[in-house]
Parts: sequence; C-alpha cells; structure tokens
Amino acid sequence: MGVNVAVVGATGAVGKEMIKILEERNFPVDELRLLASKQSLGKKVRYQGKDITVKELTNDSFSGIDIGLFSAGGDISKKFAPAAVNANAVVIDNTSAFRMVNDVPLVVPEVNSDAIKDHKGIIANPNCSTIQMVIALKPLHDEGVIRRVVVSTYQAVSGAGLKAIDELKKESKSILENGEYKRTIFPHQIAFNVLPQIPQSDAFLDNGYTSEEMKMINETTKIMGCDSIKVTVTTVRVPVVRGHSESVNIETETKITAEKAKELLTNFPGITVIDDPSKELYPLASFAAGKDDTFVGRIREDESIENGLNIWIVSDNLRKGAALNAVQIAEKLI
Ligand code: L14
Repeated sequence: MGVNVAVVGATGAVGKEMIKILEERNFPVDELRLLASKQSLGKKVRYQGKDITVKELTNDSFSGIDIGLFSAGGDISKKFAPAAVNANAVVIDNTSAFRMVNDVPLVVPEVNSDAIKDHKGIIANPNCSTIQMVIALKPLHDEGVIRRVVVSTYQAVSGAGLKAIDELKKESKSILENGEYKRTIFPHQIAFNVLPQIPQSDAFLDNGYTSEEMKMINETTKIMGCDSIKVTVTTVRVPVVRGHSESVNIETETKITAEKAKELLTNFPGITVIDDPSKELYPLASFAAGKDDTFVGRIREDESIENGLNIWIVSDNLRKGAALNAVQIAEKLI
C-alpha cells in the first residue's frame, strides 16, 4: 500500500523540486495531489511520465491524504495546515510558520531524527541556511562541545523563488547590454552585487538583525537541543542561482584539530568533504547545485583563539535546504 501525498505550492521553486525528489527516490506514492493558489490552477506538472493537473488549495483538499508537503509561504501554512491535520494527514512544513512552536519538531534527519516521533500532526523543515550549518556542527559538537558559532552566509537568489531567479538573469543581461530593467523583487541591484539583507521585504527587526539571521540563531539551538551554543549571524544575498555558501567560525570547549575535524566531517552522513588546497579544491555552489550532500572544505584551525575552527559549507538550498530534507523526513515517517 502506497502513501497519498499532497504538495502545497506545487508550482514553486521548492514544490517542483519536491515532486522531482519524490520521483527520483521512488517514494512509495499512491496518489500525488498537487495543490496551489488560483493563479496556478490547471497548470500541469510531470510526474513519472504523466501530467498531473494542479488543483486549487482549499480546506477540503486533504481528504485521504497521508502526508502534506507544504511550501507556499508561511501564511498559507498557517491557514491550511490545520485542515490537513484535521483530515489526519501529517504536515511537513517548509515555511517558518511553525518552526519555533513548542510542540512542533524541527528536524534535520541526520541530526535529530528522534524528534520526529513527538509530532502532533506538524513537523517543521528548518530554514535552508540552518540545515546545511547544523549538519556540519553536529559531529563537531559531539566531539568537542561547541561554545560559539560566528557565521556569514552567501545565499543564492532561488531562496526567494522563481521570480527572483528571473530577476537576476534579466538584470544581469540588461547591465551587460546597457539596457533597462525595472526591479520588482530585490530592494537593490542584485546582478554584480552583494546585499546584506535577507529576505527582500520587512527584513529588519528592532535589534538590527534580519529575520533570516534570527531564524538561524533560534533554529540552531532548537535542532541541536542545546541552549548553551551561542550563535551570531550575518546573512547575505549573492548573485548565484542555486547553492548557499557559508563561512563558519566555531569555538569549542575542547580542542579539535583540523585533521580530526576533517575525519569527523568525512564520516558524518550527508556530508562530503572537499578540501585539497594543493589542488585548489573546495566546495563551490556551482558544484553543489543539483546534488544532495552538504559539502565542507577550507577546514582549518582558528589561530586567534585556543579551540577554534574555520570551515566553509556549501549545499543546494532547494534540495538539502528544502525539498530533500522534507522528503527525508517523510521517509522516516513511513
Ligand atoms: O525561512 O529568501 O524558509 O532566501 C527560506 C528562503 C526565508 C527566506 C525560510 C530566502 C525562507 C529565504
């Protein structure tokens, strides 16, 4: 007997990737129900050689559904996840709507899959930048107990959706050709530029941090199950289509040598170490795009403190950062 799966936000950047990953991993789907807003009605999405027509998302969309994969924005999740749970579906929510709610497990399977069993109908998928960071922090924390993490991110535009990818491409072209382009997504020029602001609107909180930065701080402690890890973050948008990069400085209670860190990271599931300075080999967004693993390199000791490491982490934000992690949670569920 297969599983009936609904994808909410089926025509978005993450929704499309979810459908692709269900197919690639031979997830035992019985019925695949594709749901989206009115604008996407009637669109067709290909799955296992067949076209599936997208239906309108309503409170009645979930009868018979076992698992609902939500990725249509926080407001949609808040509005429709309860209907899915009432219909006895388990919701795996990719938005920030429920991540910090007490009863809602926030899960990266390689790090805290035990949390899944405590769900009461909703399981939250963490923020893309959080996922790829905690997967690398976990083996280092287990070895040397992390005190503090200082991270700067270099985030791809696809996190902001298909329209943001389009904006980067069109703006780049217009600059190269001295043409005109009118921005509609980013607050400033993103082509050939770097923006220390994510997301693109209502980003800044009273403490001067962005919501993306606070998500990484709060979600990391929840997933790692450890309040004593201090985290500080600067999140930055770069003109890359796919793949987030992160520069991460880690201070531990006990010394972890660079060599030991490399061994721990190499042996951890979901991580591939690419770290050969003599050959100029290190993780790149262009390499990570379309792949499943989280790639770690530039592993070296922070010589300015006693017990510190610097690492560089890259992963595909639409796959491990979103769709793949959600499907991996669904695999653990069934
Ligand atoms: O919280 O704009 O899941 O790149 C992930 C994508 C927040 C915004 C989340 C972006 C979103 C982010």
